[in-house]
Formats: sequence, structure tokens, C-alpha cells
Amino acid sequence: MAVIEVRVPDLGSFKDVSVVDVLVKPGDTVEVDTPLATLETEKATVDVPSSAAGVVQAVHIVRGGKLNAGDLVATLTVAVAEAGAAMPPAAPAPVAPAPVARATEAAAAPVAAAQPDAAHKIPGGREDLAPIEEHGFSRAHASPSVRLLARELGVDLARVTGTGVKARITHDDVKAWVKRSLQSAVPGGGTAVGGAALPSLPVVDFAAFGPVELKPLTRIQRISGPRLHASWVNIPHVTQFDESDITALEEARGRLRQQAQDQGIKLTPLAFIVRAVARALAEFPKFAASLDAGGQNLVYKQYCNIGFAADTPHGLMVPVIRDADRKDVYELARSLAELSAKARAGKLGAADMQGGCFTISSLGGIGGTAFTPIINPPEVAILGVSRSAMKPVFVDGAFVPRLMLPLSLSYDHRVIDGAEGARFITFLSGCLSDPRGLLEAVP
Ligand code: CAO
Repeated sequence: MAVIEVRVPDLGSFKDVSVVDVLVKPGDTVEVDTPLATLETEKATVDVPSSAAGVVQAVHIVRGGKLNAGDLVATLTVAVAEAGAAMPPAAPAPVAPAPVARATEAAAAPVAAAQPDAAHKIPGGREDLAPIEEHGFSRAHASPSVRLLARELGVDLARVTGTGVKARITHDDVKAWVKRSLQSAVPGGGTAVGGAALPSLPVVDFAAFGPVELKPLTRIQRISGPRLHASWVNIPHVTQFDESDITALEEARGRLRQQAQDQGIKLTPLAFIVRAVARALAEFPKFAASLDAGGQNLVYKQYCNIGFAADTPHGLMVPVIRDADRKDVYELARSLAELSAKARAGKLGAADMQGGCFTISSLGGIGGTAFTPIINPPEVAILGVSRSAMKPVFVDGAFVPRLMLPLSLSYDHRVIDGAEGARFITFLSGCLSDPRGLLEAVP
């Protein structure tokens, strides 16, 4: 075994170059060309590749530090043959192979200009790959040679998941991406590989049009955003609409409201809706089921926990009412009030938001006539409720004023057929039209 040094290669006229990433640590095994660090000049980023295969003995740089050509980056323990190949005897310490510049935003323009076409050609004749988005491409974690390969094949590195050290994108990752892309080719163009080939949205410089202010998303938005996105792109949503005649329900609620208030309970329409949903789920248990991890079986649950979306100052939260089927409307109203107060105070624990079978998103207190709620995975359906309104309804040969409640049921079409969706919402609508069933004692 021998110890060799890897130093910063010739950087041309650049001095005091920043270390933006240290990619290895002592004990890591590296191959020839494995990137050890990424440096950033004013014009481009460059990788410092390993000059030999071996094990990292020590790293001599830190992220954020400044380096110049010839500075020591790392020492490697290598097999003697490797050492000989990498560092001829009596030669100065080996210098990493000449770096290939990675285009940064500033340096990317010529590349983009050289490829004005939106479509990139890849072997096999497919020309419908999405265009390379230069900003994302330049920030991707990949070595110069991988970047070159990606350019040749028209692969946008921003879309490729790296499997190398620290999720670095390897040559094989790029090739595998192209292979998947070809396999998923669908007539008429477009790609559909696990979301990997989704076209990206344009990056806009808003400041070019006037003054702007940057405000970070809330913590909850940062957590819920990717989950909503995953649901939207992974689940084939269908939304079924209906209107339920809740005239009798509102009359009953009006009669009971004062009595409930005396017990400190605010009896809103939502408590009746949760009760009706619990009944509908007992009738149609598939709407409370979930796909198992392999996507080949449905998991039917012997419990009925119903979540509801709560609008809080911190963002959207979904507390879960446990055993909603065993609670009457008063108990449900109490649970709704307690959980939403907890949500607004930012005091919900993880357990308060877990184990839901079905979610209700009620915007009825705010307004709107209908919306398409996004399923809350691993659930397979969600009910959206909008504001009730008096409408003329044709009954027994005449128009009569009835209070109509708009319902929007989104369901996972992999699990639920359209006919089942229509049956579920019709049943639910019927339950809400007849408050007697909702006021019965719970079993
Ligand atoms: N039609 C007409 N009026 C309705 C109604 C409906 N569908 N639903 C509620 N209302 C009325 C209530 O009766 C109440 O009226 P009063 O104050 O006169 O009694 C008023 O609207 C406000 O109700 P509320 O909001 O206090 O209570 P709620 O039980 O209806 O809802 C909660 C509780 C937590 C669901 C709700 O406050 C909330 O946060 N809603 C937003 C949910 C949301 O953001 N969904 C979108 C998720 S996707 O981004």
C-alpha cells in the first residue's frame, strides 16, 4: 500500500476559489475520477476528481474554504500498482486530471444557444424529451464526464436521481434514465416514468418586471407541499359532484343548536357531515381502505377514523377524529372544536394526525360552490364540502326553495370505479337529506 496526495489542478487565472462541496470523508472508497470536491469560480464550478482508486485517508479541505492550484485536497491509501500508475516515482505529487467546467447560470447561455431546439435527440430516434433546464442542470450533483454524457444524450440532469456517493449522479444513472425513457415511450410522445420525466416549469426572473419581496413558505407548507404534489401526480383523481338537500337537516340543527350551546358545544353542519360520512363508509368500506405497499391488495380497516382539513395560521393541518362511527353529532361537534382549537394553537401531536381512513375538507364556512379536493394518501377518497345555498328545486310540479349543500368527492380511480363513486355520493347525499338517521343514537 502507498499513500498519495490529490491536489487542486491548474485553475487557469482563478485564485482563491471557494469549496462548495466536500464529497468524500476518511474511509470512503474511491475510483479513478470519483469527484472528491466541487470548487466554484466566478464563471463555473469544477470537480476535483481522484487521480487513483483507493481509500480516502484524510481530507484536507473544508466546505466554504478557499483554494488555489496545487493545494492539497486529500490523501489516499492506494495499492502499490495503483500508486505507481497514478504517481510516477520522483514525480511531483499527482495532480488531478484537468477539470471540466460545469456551466453555471452565467456560463450556460452559450450552451443553451447552441441547442435552440426544445427537443433533444437521443439514440433510438425519440426526440420528445423535455428540454434541458439549464439552471437545474448546472446545480445537479454530477461529475464533468457525466455532464458531458448527459449533454450528448439530451438528458436533463435535474430530473435524474443519483445513486452514487452522496446521491451523486453516475454514468449508469444517466444511461438508466435514457433506457427508462425509451421503454416508457407512448404513442404520440410524452414520457411517464414514475414522474421522472415530468416537464419542468419555467424559471422566471420576477424582478425583471418590478420590485419583488421573497417570503419563505411556512414549515407546514414545506412539509405538505411535496405530499400534495406526490398525491396529485401519483393518483389518478376523479371528482364526482352532487348537491344534497339539507333543508330538513338545517331545521333540525336550528332546533338543537341552543341546547348544544348550553352544553358548550357549537353544532355546525360539519358534525352532521362527519356522521353521514361515517355511515357511508360503513356501507362502502372500500372508501376507507388503502392500497398496500405493493399496490396489489386493498387494506380494509376495522376502524373508522375521519380526518378533517383545518385552516390554521401555520397552514393546512388534518387532525383525525378517532372512532368517528361511535360518536353522535354532539360528540363529533366537540371533537371538531377541540381538534381545530388544538390545530390553530399549533399544539397537535403526530398521533392527532395519524391513522385517518378518509378526509373531509369543508370550505362551507368560507364560500364557493365546488372544488376538487386532493386525496390525502394513503387514503383513497376525500370529500369536499362547499357553502350551502337556497336554490329553486323542482318538486311535485313546482319550484320550491330548498337549501342545497354542494359536495365534491375525489377518489382514486385505481381503486374506485365511477359507478361506485356515484353510489357513494348518492348514499351520502341521501343521509344528509334525512336528519333522523343522523340523530339516532350511535350503535
Ligand atoms: N354551508 C353554509 N354554512 C356553513 C357551512 C356550509 N357548508 N359549513 C359551516 N358553515 C357555517 C357554520 O354554521 C358557521 O356559522 P355560524 O358561525 O353562523 O354558526 C360558520 O360557517 C363557520 O363555521 P366554522 O368554520 O366555525 O366551523 P366548521 O365546523 O364548519 O369548520 C373547520 C371547522 C376547522 C373545518 C373550519 O374552521 C376550517 O378550518 N375550514 C377550512 C378547511 C380548509 O382549509 N380546507 C381546504 C383544504 S385544501 O387547502
